[in-house]
Amino acid sequence: MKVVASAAHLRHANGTEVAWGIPEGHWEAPVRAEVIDAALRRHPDRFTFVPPTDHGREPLDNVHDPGLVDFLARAWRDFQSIKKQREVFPDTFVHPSIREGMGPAPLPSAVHAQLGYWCFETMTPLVEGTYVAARAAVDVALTAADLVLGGERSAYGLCRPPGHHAPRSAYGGYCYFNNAAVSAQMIASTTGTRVTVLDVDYHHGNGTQQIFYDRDDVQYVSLHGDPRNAYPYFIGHAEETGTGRGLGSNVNLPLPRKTSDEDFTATLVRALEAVDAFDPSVIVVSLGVDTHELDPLGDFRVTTESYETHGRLVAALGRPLVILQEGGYHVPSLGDNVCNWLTGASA
Ligand code: SP5
Ligand code: ZN
Repeated sequence: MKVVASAAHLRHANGTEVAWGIPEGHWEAPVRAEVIDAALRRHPDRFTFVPPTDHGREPLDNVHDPGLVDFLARAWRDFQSIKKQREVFPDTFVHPSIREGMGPAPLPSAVHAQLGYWCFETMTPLVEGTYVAARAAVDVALTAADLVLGGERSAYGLCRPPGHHAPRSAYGGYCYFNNAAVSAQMIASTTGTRVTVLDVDYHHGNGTQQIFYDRDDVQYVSLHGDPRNAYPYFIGHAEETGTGRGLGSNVNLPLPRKTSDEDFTATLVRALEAVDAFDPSVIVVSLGVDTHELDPLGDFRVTTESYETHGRLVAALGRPLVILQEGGYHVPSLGDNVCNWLTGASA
């Protein structure tokens, strides 16, 4: 399998996230991509590394509000003229209730005020190199998609930062640009065929769901921790099935705490039935391994061994796979978990 990876992820040298009001070391750390890279390089018989190619801004603007892209391109630098700070966070968010009955808020002009317009939570800092790294992650995803459109059965994009929490007009959840959505949109628009995004990260991919919610040509299918207790809390319920033409092409399969290997695999089989019925030409997999039993952010009990089964089951649909990295935070098992999934998908 071809693996697309870029050292540019190191530019996203984030150090801090604010969870429950407390600054702590960031879980979505550079070491994550380094251990995945190292694990795959141990199997040169299975994996061939290729660099990403520059795809420019257009594919990004086809999915995201150009205002978000412009903001992320300059926000960190602009903020430095207010206060020199290595990491930049919002303090005030555009919560819909503060203007209830008054229409949407206008965009403020000051960068410190704009932060809470474009960002939806406190765990996703901007550092000097965040934009460069996030753009490179999009290029990694698009290059993996190019490989599959060029005839590869599957390709893996080692995206960092991840993407599935970013909706059209906001960033958050460690995500700045939605790598999977940009990739799926590019495939759908260049081929004129149906595409599925299958999201197996522990967290619901709220961004991807939002971007394609009214679309009948891009299906979103997700297994995730039930939003009644799991981040992102306000979206990801089974009742959310799409809107308008998109009705029926959004499939959420929320799962309880302590979900076992057996229950996860059985639910994956159900998800794959929905994918097969949609009949996509390509499946974009949002591959998060924060479902692992030792993951510090998840509460499922999926084992390292079972990821190979997951990969095999998804590949057994016989459709081309663009596999893109999302979450997974247990560094000691992360490399093996991803390697096993990809190995299963190659079998
Ligand atoms: C791509 C991805 O996997 N993003 C995950 C974002 C989830 N952020 C974690 C939220 C959970 C906060 N829990 C508070 C823990 C306090 N130590
Ligand atoms: Zn996750």
